Amino acid sequence: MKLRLPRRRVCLALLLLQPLLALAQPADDYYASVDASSPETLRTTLHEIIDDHTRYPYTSFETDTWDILEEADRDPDDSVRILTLYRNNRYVRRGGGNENYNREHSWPRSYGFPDNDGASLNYPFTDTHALFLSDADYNSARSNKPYEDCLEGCVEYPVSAASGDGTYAGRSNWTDGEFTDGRWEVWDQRRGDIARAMFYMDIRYEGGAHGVSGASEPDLRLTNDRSLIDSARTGRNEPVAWMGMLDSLLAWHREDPPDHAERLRNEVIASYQGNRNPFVDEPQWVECLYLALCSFQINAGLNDAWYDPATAGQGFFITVLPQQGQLLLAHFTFDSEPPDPGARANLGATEHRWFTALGAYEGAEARLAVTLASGGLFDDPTPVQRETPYGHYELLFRGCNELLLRYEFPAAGRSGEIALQRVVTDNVSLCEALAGE
Ligand SMILES: [Ca+2]
Ligand SMILES: [Ca+2]
Repeated sequence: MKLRLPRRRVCLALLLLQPLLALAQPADDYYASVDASSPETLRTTLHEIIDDHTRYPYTSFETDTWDILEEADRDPDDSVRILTLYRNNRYVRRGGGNENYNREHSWPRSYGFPDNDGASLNYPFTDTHALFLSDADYNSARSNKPYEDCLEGCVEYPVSAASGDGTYAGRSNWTDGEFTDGRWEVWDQRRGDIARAMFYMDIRYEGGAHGVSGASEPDLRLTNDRSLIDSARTGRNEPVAWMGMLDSLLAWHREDPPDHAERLRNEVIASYQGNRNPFVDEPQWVECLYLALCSFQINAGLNDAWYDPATAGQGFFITVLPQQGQLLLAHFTFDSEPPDPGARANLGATEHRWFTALGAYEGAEARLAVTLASGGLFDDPTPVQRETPYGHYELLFRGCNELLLRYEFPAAGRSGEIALQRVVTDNVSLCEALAGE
């Protein structure tokens, strides 16, 4: 791994930062029956909880999806306005069909459930967990393109000037292609919302019939295979249908975790439909369902030196603090640019760099705030200089000797992931004993 870092004098001083992660709490006993010990049990038990919701009509003189969405998608700063999904525009609530905004099926209706005639009781078509208010032109441009990162040669659909700068990547939506062969990349602050709506649709719709109305429901599934997505685009309601792209959705879920506005949206929809989006409440279940990372518990048996064998000579020291629920990490690496001629190192070589990081952990995951340590000396009583946060690490343990570390250093323009293992394996058995407790 190469890092572009500021040239600074560094030392081993460990700086403690407040954890940035506030772990979501389940809503009362709503999830009491969940069994998250495997992807299969989690899927089954979650489906049972969110199944058989109350359906509201798509359009009606009674309460309909317009009414629910205009409450769910209200502008947090101005309750008489709504915020649109892709463009992030504010509009005064108009409801019921207007020239500015309409309703976006984030899981396109053409993938499994296009027919919403009155007799069909089409539950996914009217499910407001996956419906969002959208500018009509952006909705039309998105069409039924699968969600996927759009890296080159794509057309920009910026967010409104008040809230974005329209530059790649992140602050704009991007698209290319058409229909199933196309892609639509959601801008950075809503991409996680969309990912979690897709995960919800997969788990909510498992085929069979609605437990109260008896209406038949499709089994909706997520995939990275466009031919599967296209296979159910028949113009009819299908028993099995597909959407994607799963890998981008998993990345977007990590990049844009649930925030206050998304949690409020979940509450509003739950107050009508009677079911919740579990992935807004408990984001860590996504890793269990789609990556089979379910039951591993971070424990003090992980305390050790870790490294990537491909870049031996640099690495990580991990210290788990079980009583604090915190994980402390020191990352020893090198500057990618040669140091100034004549630069003096306080410890080691001038190109050595130490990052330190601290944060909360839960289950198999930890999210750490990173700082570049500098300014302290072992033989000098002067207090170390504190640094502004430098970025984040996400640690995902897949066992007692397998760790995926994702790093993001915005100031240096660097992000990526590294697969790590221990330098020596003596403590693996201790970890396995503690993980089994
Ligand atoms: Ca978001
Ligand atoms: Ca499904």
